[in-house]
Amino acid sequence: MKKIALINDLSGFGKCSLTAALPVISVMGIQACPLPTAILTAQTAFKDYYCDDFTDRMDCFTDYWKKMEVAFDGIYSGYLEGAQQIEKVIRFLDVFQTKDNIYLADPVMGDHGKPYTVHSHKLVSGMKELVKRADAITPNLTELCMLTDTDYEKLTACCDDPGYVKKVQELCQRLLDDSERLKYVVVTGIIRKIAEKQYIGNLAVSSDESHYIENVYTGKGFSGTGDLFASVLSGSLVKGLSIRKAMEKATYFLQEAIEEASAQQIPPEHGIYYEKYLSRLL
Ligand code: PXL
Repeated sequence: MKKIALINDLSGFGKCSLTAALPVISVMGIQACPLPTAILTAQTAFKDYYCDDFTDRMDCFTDYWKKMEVAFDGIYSGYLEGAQQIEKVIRFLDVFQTKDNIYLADPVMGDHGKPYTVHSHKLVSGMKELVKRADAITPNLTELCMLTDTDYEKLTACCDDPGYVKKVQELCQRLLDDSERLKYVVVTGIIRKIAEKQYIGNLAVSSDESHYIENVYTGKGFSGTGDLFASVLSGSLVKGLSIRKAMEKATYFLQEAIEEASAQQIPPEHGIYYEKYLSRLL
């Protein structure tokens, strides 16, 4: 059975990180092996939450799994509780990354032009290191700007420009040029304005192809959608799907769950109604 190591946090509420990745990877017929970065009562957009930082226990997973002589077809890293955890992920990669397995790094750092936490400067430089070691990355537009030292406000100010997606593509290309290993940059949450209507799209860029898919934007960004997207992508790439098929699968899976959460006026921090659509990933 194929296996993916999931380096991410476990949040009681928010339908993000491990609570998103575990069901998605499992329904895709792949064994999900979680390595928690933190355990939270709820994700950080909630007003009040308790967080147990797992930094000092992450190496136990690496060491015990090494002693067990297990191997992984995929490695997927997401939310990290701070810059120190970058070293832990690199240590994990030094043990478990091979030339054939697929490492997807989701550089979770912020959204809507803002970082999630205050200690972001060191985290950004650490994420840049992880990006260089990854086969695929799934930044949202905010994170792509952080990784390429681009001014988010300036970039998004021209979101109604016909060359907007091309500009984003050029930023992706820069990351591909900077790494020997990186094959795919998949950017989520690209919002465009055309004739007063808003659209949200995802862009996949590799050295020889690029694909863009977009839908009408409901105006709300829900918790966990980026994590669900990255989970489908990680599972799909491990199963050998092309990047285009992987992105289509992820988009198709998420679209109605987002619309349903929007129609039911679920508060964005609670996440979307993805459970109903898991069978689409079978
Ligand atoms: O969905 C990204 C994410 C993951 N984990 C935690 C978060 C967030 C985004 O806010 O707070 C704990």
